[in-house]
Amino acid sequence: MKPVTQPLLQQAAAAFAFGCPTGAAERYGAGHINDTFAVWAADRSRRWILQRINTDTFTDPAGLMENVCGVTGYLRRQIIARGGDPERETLNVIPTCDGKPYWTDPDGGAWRAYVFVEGTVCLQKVESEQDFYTVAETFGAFQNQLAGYPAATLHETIARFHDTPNRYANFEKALAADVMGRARDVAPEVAFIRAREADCHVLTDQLAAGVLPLRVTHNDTKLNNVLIDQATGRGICVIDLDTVMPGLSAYDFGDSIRFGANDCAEDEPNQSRVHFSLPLYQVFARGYLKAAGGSMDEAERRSLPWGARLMTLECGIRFLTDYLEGDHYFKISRPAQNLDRARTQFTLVAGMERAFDEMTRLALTL
Ligand code: ADP
Ligand code: GN1
Ligand code: MG
Repeated sequence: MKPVTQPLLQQAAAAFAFGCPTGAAERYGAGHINDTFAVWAADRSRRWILQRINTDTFTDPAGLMENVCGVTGYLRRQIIARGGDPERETLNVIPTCDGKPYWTDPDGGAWRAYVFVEGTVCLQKVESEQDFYTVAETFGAFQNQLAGYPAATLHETIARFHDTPNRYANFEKALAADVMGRARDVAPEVAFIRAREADCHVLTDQLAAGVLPLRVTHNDTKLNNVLIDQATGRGICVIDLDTVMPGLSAYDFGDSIRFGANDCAEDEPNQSRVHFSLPLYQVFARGYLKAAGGSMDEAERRSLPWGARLMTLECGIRFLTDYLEGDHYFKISRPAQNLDRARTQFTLVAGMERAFDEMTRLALTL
């Protein structure tokens, strides 16, 4: 993808029906995939989110935006029915000046705009148990709200996104190709992954056998994909809907645990500082199960701690694969950042394996 220049940003801003002239635009947020900006009204009375979709990752922006418009419209109707605030409790897509859900720039880049949800915080790290609990409730409620969504109408925006065995196969290919000559530096990480090849199949096998139900899930449930209301401390808006697709509840539960049930950054370079936190796991499990546990049978509950292990292992595999391939997928701001990210994931996996019996007990009893 080409770098975003100020003239391109201004041209993109002018393409949307904001209803007034726009002024300054600046980079915003800490996502790994899209290019996100806040664009201000010329009089600085309000701002919007303007995003260039990463079309290397999301190759069908039309299908993706059909999903986003469908899901946000569906949520909007539910929010209005329960007397909530549809401008703050879901993303709202702002159409282009000619009424389209996204704008294509002269180089083929795809841009979209959202209402900026003001008065919220977006956490990069768990700061309190209360915050993690509210994030859990918010993702659990999100899954419930989409339970009746017509899943067959959703486009698969990234094929085989949480197909862990396929992620494993791609890792072996990257390792064999070793285009950057980095394989020799990662022998312990390679051994760690290979020792867990059989684990990669646990959830996909249960899905194939019909043991676990396919649901409409978010699939990227990091802490920073929930906006928390500054005034009330409640999670109000689930964002980053690019990967809403049919999936397992274990994916959503697991990815939140991966990112949130520890007190370190995802790219912490010092592994001795990284610890999986069983107390934070318990906090999250309580909030998630309160919101979404009502419809889960024993097999699905048992799948949740597996989701934590496998989403963490899978993410580590993806970070290491990207490191081996030359950091073309996850944005980096320093060398070896993807290697640090991978190592952090593996340290967390090892911690989860030690705590697994207790994690399962909690998932069955909370
Ligand atoms: P990525 O896919 O790159 O993670 P996101 O859609 O998650 O992109 O957006 C990146 C960041 O921008 C978020 O973590 C959040 O801080 C901010 N953000 C996105 N949408 C909104 C919104 N509607 N209102 C306020 N902040 C937002
Ligand atoms: C990416 O888009 P963002 O930053 O919320 C990635 C997730 C990873 C995550 C790791 C579309 O999430 O799958 O778990 O980074 N999203 C995509 O931090 O690949
Ligand atoms: Mg995000």
